[in-house]
Amino acid sequence: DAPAYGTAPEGGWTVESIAAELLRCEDERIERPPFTDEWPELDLATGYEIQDLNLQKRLDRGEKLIGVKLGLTSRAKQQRMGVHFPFVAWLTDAMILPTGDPVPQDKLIHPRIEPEIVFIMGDRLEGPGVTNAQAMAAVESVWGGAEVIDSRYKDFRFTAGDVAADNASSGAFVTGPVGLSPSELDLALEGVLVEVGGEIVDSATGAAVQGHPGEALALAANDLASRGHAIEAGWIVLTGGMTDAVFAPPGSSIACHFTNLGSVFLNGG
Ligand code: 0L1
Ligand code: MG
Repeated sequence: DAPAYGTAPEGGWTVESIAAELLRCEDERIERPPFTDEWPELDLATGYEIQDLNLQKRLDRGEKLIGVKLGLTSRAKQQRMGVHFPFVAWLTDAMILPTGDPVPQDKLIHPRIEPEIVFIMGDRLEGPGVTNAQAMAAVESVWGGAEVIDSRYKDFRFTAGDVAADNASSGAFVTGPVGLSPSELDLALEGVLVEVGGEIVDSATGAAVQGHPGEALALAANDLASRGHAIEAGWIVLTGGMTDAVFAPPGSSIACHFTNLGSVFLNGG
């Protein structure tokens, strides 16, 4: 029998019990209904508390914090998920997918893939008040990438509080073959074609991400400042899905072709 999702403890859900349930669902590949079905008070701030508690648990079990990801920075993603503002979540080394490896089906529930512009930070970036120009000045290199998102919620159905708690549907991510200095390309114009099984199914440019991915980076720094954090030198920043995500079941083959940042190939194993 498949393991079952947990029910609310006596007295109702709490930050601690939701955090534990989400990490268990992730580790045991269990999908569940969103907590806000039962506990509508789970708002964005509470979701972030849960996210931070689970970051500490990830660190306690030996994972290393390597950066942040933004979620829902493009209209395509916001419309699909029904959450109409961006948010920030944590990346650990356990989420790195080495180039050429298949989608880790044995670790994920219902993986989907989305193309992203990825930054490696040269300098520390601390909000509040960070602008696009200041954010881009702190970037060492720009990469194409693909995020393999997964959600612990059945059918990816969630509200902002649910998805913030769930580390913004983190799963795994892979970076492409080409790293450029930010001065070498216009990120708003950088295009991506998403290919599934040999057919182009979607496309976007970097402008889809908050008008310019540097805006997303500034947003992350400013948002994290209100949570008591900065973006550290050396960190990786995923700026958010440029297009809607595509399903990646076993047997699938997906490629994200960037204009200047090369192609990222992924297969469903
Ligand atoms: O499940 C989701 O789509 C929420 C995470 C969004 C990830 C992104 O926009 O990059
Ligand atoms: Mg993403």
